[in-house]
Formats: sequence, C-alpha cells, structure tokens
Amino acid sequence: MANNLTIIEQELASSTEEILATCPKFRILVLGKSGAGKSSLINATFNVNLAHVSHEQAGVSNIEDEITSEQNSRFILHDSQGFAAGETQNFETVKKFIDDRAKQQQLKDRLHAIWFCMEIPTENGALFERADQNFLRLDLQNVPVIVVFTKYDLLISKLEKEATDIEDDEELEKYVHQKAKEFLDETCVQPLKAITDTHSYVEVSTRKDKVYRDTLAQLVRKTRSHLDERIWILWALAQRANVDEKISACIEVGRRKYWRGLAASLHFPGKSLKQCLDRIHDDVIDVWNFNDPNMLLKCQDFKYLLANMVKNLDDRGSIHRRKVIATVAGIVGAITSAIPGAVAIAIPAAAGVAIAQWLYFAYQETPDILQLIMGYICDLTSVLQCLFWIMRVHEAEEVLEVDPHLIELALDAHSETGAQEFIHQQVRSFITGTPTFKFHKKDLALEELVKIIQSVRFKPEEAGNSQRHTLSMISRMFTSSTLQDLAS
Ligand SMILES: Nc1nc2c(ncn2[C@@H]2O[C@H](COP(=O)(O)OP(=O)(O)OP(=O)(O)O)[C@@H](O)[C@H]2O)c(=O)[nH]1
Ligand SMILES: [Mg+2]
Repeated sequence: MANNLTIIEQELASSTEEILATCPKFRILVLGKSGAGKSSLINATFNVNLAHVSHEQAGVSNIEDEITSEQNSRFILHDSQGFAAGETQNFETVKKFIDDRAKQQQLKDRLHAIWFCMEIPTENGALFERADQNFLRLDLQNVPVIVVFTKYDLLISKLEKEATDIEDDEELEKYVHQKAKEFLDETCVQPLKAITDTHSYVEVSTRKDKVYRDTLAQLVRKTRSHLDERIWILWALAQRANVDEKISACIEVGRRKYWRGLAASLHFPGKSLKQCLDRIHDDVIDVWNFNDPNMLLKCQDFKYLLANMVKNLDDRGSIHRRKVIATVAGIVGAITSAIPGAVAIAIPAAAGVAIAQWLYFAYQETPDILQLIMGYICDLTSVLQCLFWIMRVHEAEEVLEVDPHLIELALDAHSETGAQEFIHQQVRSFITGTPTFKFHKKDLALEELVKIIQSVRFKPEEAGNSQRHTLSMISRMFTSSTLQDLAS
C-alpha cells in the first residue's frame, strides 16, 4: 500500500514541476557592442522590462552578474558588451566565463544559449572584426550560438526611402524585402559563412509592428532547434514570443506524462476527474508562463469557467449515450450525481492524473468522459492563445499583468472567433465517429487532440489568410474596451 501511494504521488506531481526542479531558469548570454540592441531583444523576447538594469556607461556590464526579472522568472541573463577593435581583455573574460559554465555539473548552472548580436550595417563594409571572428570559431563546448542581426527595420526603412519611384504599396513592399534580403546576404550572411558554418543566424527587429513580430518568433525557433531534450521545454516556457513553441511544449509535457503513466496505470486507485483536470490545467499554465503575479490563471474560478465551457459536450445523460464497457457502468452512474454547474466533479473513475494517461483510461473506459477532457484541453489552449495575443499586441511600453478583464476578453475572443464552436464540433465528431473498440488504440485520442489544437492555431504573422481576421478582431475588441480602461 505504501508503495502504491508513492506511485500515486509521483504521478500526481506536475510534469512541469519535475522539469523545473532540475532546472528552473534558462540561462542565456547576450553578447554584442553597446547599442547593438541586446537589452531590447531580451525585453521583447521574454516580455520584461529590464531597462533599469541597463548600464548607462558602455563597457561596465559584468558578465558574471545574473540578471533576472520578476516579470518573468524563467530566465537568467548574462550581459556582455562584445569585443571592441583591437581589444583582447573582454574576449578572455567571455571565454573564461563560457569555459567555467561548461564545467558545471548541474544543468541549471550551465549556459544554455548565446545570442551574438550584430547591428545590421547600413553601408557595405567589414562587419565582423578580428575578435568576433575568433570568437565565432571557438569551440564553445556545445553551447549553441545564434548570430542575431539586429534592427532589421532600419534597413527596411532606409531601402523604402531610396525606392522613391515605386508608388504601389504592395509592389514597394515586395521590392524592399527582396532588396533587404540581398543586402543581408551580402553584408551579413556571406561574411558569417566565411568564418563558420556552425551557427544559426537570424535578422530581427524589436519594433512592435506586426510585420516584424515574426522575426522574434524565428529567433525563438532557431534557438530551440539547437537545444536538446532536457532543455527545450524550459526554453519554450521561458520565452514569450513564439506561440507554436508554447503549444508544442504543452503537447510534449502531456505526452511525457502519458507514456510514463502507462506502466503503472492498472494499479491506480480512483482519482477524481477534478484532480486530473487540475493537474493538466496547471501544467499547461506553467508552460504558457504568463505574467500573472496573482495566479489568476490557476485559480478555481477560472477552472470552473472552463469546465462550464465544455458543458455542452456533456452527453452523459443523453439517450444517445454510447454503451460503455461493463466495468465502468458504476462510474457513469456516479457521474450523474454531478455538482450542478461544474463538470470538474469528483468522479471515482479508476483513472490516472496526467493529461494523456487520463485520455487513455477515459477513452478505453468511457468516450463520454474523453469528450469532456479533450474539449477542456483544447478550449484552454485556445483561450490562452487569445490571451497571449491580446497581451502581446497591445503591450506598449509597459509590461501587462494578467487581470480579470484580460481573461474575460480572451474568453470572448475564443467564443466570438468561432474557435470554441469549432473545437466542440471536432471533438464530438471524433468521439461519435470512432467505434468504441478503436479507442483502445492508445494514441488515437492524443493524436486527434493535437490535430484539433493545431487547427485552431492562428498565425497573425501570415498575411492574407482567414486567421488574420481573428487577430484583428482581438485587436478591435481590446482597443475598444480595455485600452480605455487602462488609460483611465
Ligand atoms: N529601430 C530599432 N531600434 C532598436 C532596435 N533594437 C534596439 N534599438 C534601439 O537601439 C538602442 C540601443 O538598444 P539597447 O537594447 O539598449 O542596446 P544594448 O545592446 O543593450 O546596449 P548596451 O546596454 O549599451 O550594451 C536603443 O535606443 C533602442 O531603442 C530595433 O530592432 N530597431
Ligand atoms: Mg543593454
């Protein structure tokens, strides 16, 4: 029995808590000359405002300093001014810092990534100085380096000014972007490739304009592509510029728990649906890592709200109810004594606690419960996605905190954009369209869940598709009500 309890407790532990226990913060070094745009890049990627730690005087930042932010507790920044021409001292300091960190035993003490920032020059000329070249050729002991070409917008506006003869806006945009690409290739990319081929590179702008938002998302994606299994989830969690990474990490967190749970699953005594959903919910919230000092997204009210949202997926009392396997008939009976208004009730289901493990039991045992859980997870993901964009799009100088009004707007957006209806339709047609015996194939529901989540992803950075509508709607909703609220 004691043994059993241990297993249950292990399974009850949150997936993200386990990940964060070994390494709670992503450690990143940002290198680049004074004014290259390092602090701006950090602020935009992690959605913080580190202006107050910025050193007024060039050359005084100490690479050993661990810079952290209360607005996002998932990263540690090391800041270094890069290498001036003919100077060797900082080179040695940086090299020693990286070597020392590489010797650290624990993952949390190691350096996880380096961003090497270079301002895009406006004229042709040598970009990488001797010290830069030496650095880029160093063996950095597996710490990924991403070369970041900064202030891309300045290049674009310069080219726009030069192209006085093009009047058509669309044509101008196309022309300028083509020119920018050629210029970048010639002045930045080719010179880099002549030095080394090992590092990824990306051009970014931290300007809030929609057209540049994707450059930050690219930076996040490229950084992630160099990270191994142990650390990429933490990266996805820490960053606040790429929604795809958030969603992938949510799915991975769920999947990991799912596989782990399978072996022990038969020995679980009953856990309530509520306990299970709580766990799933908190894991998902951890991955999104919103600036939510009051923990509104983890509070019961918000959970009940979501549980209520899937109420129309509750077919348990319906005459169309599917035949359930005999062993769970009793459970379904117990379900009918639900607490009114909330789906997240104590159901003595013989099921586990983690996302997909729950799915496994549920779809093996009762498709009705599976339908609810799938609806809950998809709705939650979609609401958080709306919240992400609402906050992202309208953050001006200050960094917003999650507040009840913002949550409300996200819930509205989720329903008014049709995402909720779509999700519920998809979940329902999956459940009704799948013969009960097929639910025994253990990945089926998980695969479908992922598919539904992916299909409600909207990519505001991709112009010209219907998803754009969603974002502009969110923007409109936000602008009309909240901005005034915030202003007052
Ligand atoms: N147009 C434009 N300006 C930028 C961008 N990124 C940064 N800047 C501006 O460039 C200046 C320097 O940016 P910082 O982020 O402070 O640069 P830094 O590398 O941290 O500089 P130090 O702290 O002195 O080492 C600021 O005035 C920023 O507003 C960008 O993407 N586009
Ligand atoms: Mg700075």
